[in-house]
Amino acid sequence: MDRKRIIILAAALMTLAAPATMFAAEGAKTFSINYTKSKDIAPSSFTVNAGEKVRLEINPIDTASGCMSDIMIPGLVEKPQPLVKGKKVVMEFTPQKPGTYKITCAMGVQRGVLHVR
Ligand SMILES: [Cu+2]
Repeated sequence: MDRKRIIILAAALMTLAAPATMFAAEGAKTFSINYTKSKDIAPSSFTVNAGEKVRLEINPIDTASGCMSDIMIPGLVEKPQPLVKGKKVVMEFTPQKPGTYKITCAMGVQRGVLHVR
């Protein structure tokens, strides 16, 4: 394929993908997060309001291994989610109680923080 065809194809794919993404994120405060082995999750600090629907979309650029293989938010997202390269992780929740929630691995090692005010 030549360069021009690739650009046209990419534009067509983006047009198809956009409405689905917008629909899914509707009504939720959405954060897009990258995971890499070198930096873990970035960004890693978030502030939201109690009673507001939150959506964290994590894009694993690498596959996490060992202790940090999974991600969870004790008190909000209790089920550990595996970080596998190319497999987007979506966490949706509505925090009810203000406070500071740790974003952790499945064993509780902190990798980020979510402030609910
Ligand atoms: Cu761990």
